[in-house]
Amino acid sequence: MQIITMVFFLATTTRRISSFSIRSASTFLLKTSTSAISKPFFKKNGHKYSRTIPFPSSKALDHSSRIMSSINGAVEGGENPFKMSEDDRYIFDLNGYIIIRGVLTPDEVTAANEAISAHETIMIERTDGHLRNTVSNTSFSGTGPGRKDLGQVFQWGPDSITFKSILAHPRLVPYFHGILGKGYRMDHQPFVIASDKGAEGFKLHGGTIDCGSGAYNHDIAYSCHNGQIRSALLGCSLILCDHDEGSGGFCIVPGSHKSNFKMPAGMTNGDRYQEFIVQPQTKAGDVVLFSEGTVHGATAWNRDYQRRICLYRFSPATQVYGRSYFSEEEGCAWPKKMYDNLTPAQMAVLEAPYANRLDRPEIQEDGSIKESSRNARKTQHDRDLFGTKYF
Ligand SMILES: O=C(O)CCC(=O)C(=O)O
Repeated sequence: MQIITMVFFLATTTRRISSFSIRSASTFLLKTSTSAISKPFFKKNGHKYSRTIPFPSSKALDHSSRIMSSINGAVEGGENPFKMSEDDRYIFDLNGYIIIRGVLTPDEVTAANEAISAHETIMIERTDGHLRNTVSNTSFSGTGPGRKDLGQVFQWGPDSITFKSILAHPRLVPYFHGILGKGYRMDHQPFVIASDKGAEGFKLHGGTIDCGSGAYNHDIAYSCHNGQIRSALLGCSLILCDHDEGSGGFCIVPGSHKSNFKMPAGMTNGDRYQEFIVQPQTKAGDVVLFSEGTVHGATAWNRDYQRRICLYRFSPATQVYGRSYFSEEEGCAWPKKMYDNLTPAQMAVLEAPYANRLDRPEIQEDGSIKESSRNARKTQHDRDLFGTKYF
């Protein structure tokens, strides 16, 4: 069973690569040690987790990640396929966003859409004026319907598995590490955005320099120092339907993460300087990673099919914006159901904000988890001093 799961994983990771047959993948996997998956589940903090399915070896992924990166428009040149390539780093730093093509397979896209359809009766349309995301009669406001939001996507049991795969997806981990650093964490609860024909988009918002006020936004800021990119808050948009030219949907002002000035009047509504606002063309299964420090929003949706994306936000280990993690009802954690069916790597991404050196689990190149281990004497000192394991 585990072998079959791994073959499926490898086959889906390499779906666009005709030369890499599933047969050779299974031969490779049969030869691979399965010690890391000898027990399918384990328990921690009262929750049951599925054991990690280790990433294929770097050798096996090398071929696929090179081809995937060239599909993305950037050629993978690095030695290590788990590291964000220099080309991708350049593109992200230049524009403030990057598109990773074909992260989910068509079957996974179907599974995600079926899960959404099964819960669509509890979507909440933003009809109330206070919940509207655009100013009426502007370029982004559409013809009337509000945007529909669907929350709790990690609380649907088996229907959540595809959504949870994004947390530590082998195609995305190099980008998360490159943009957020090791020990990156999920900051907001993910939710689905659904827009019917004519639904309003979202006026431009965000920006390292806030596009509306011109103030410095340290809690979502983009920075790059000494060759190291950091985005305090990273948007991760899982695309679940095709967005073609002029369809509407997510839009962004490339380069605005490094802008120094407030946006000119009328631009946040999309009424002026439209030539600087880009609506990326994406296919179902792609992922758009964008710094919240890059000014972005959404144009009104104008296709006959429903627009669907799932929006996640991630942060570096020590950075925090949202506060649902600290929910008192849940005993200072995410809602309990979110922990179902998680691999250790996915679980690590749900950790609280704290520094890596305080025994934070970090995702390794093979998909396993390693905790940096704090000196036992120092831990004992903290206990003596504060009566708690950590300061
Ligand atoms: O609809 C989109 O893709 C953008 C949504 C967005 O930026 C938001 O909800 O903050």
